[in-house]
Amino acid sequence: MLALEQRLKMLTCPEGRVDMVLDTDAYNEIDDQFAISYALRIKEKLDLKALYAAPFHNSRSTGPRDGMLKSYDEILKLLDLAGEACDVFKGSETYLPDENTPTDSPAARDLAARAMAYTADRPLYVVAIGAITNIASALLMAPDIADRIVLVWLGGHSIEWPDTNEFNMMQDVAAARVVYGSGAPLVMLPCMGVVSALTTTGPELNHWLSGKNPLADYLAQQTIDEANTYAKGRVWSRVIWDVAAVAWLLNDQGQFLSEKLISTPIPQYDHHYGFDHRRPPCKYVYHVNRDAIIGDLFKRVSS
Ligand SMILES: [Ca+2]
Repeated sequence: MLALEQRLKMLTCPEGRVDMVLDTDAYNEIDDQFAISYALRIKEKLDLKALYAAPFHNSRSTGPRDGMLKSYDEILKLLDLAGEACDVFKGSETYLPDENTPTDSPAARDLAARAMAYTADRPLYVVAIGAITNIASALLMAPDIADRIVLVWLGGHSIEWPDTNEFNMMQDVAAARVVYGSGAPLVMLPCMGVVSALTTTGPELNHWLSGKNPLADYLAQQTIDEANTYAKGRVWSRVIWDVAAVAWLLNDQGQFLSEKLISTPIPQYDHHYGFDHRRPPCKYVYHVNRDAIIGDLFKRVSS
């Protein structure tokens, strides 16, 4: 287990350029595409080593396997639109069967092996914006990576919210419990009540992104087309919360997010947090500066 001083250092926004991997259920809704595009366009700070496809099940997939495969294809599509190359790995086809059994996948194997080349002083940043199955599986396969990574996960709701019934967390509570209990330094980005402030609108997307380049055009059009199917002429705004997890790595001046230390909560199967103040501290983001994050995202993706 990491010493407290080392853990606190790892939970501070890093200086200089860092290596990261991004675990994403890219096809489940439009915000993942924004987050991937954002990460690809922060070259001075982020060396994106690999993209992992995460499982998901909602109206855009027939089950976790189909969701993961569609996410894999969507990641490749985005890389093509961005004119970028990166290692891409398929993830788990199922959720964890229990808290002791990893689900095997190329993504979990890659992380379990890749992270061993890092150290507590020079960790690998694991940014996750979907169900946390791939990461939990890697931690079960190779528990020693817990001291070599910093996990930035967008999942669950704020601790004031009445429940943790959030899409990323509710799909695989066992995986969330493995990750939260692994000892790996953890940055929590809660959905409702915190990153839910990261919304954008059609006029804004058209102004800042439409026609700027193929990637920016795709992001704007996908979002607007989707909104037009459900808003049907009514007022709408669209949350693109996943970009907050990438923004945490840019928050060296506190310009994007406000955060504090709390004892790492315990995700419960009844979709609530449990608390035990003997657990190690984690970073808890409690506010996002919406205009600063969306402004930086649009500037980078449109250039
Ligand atoms: Ca996502």
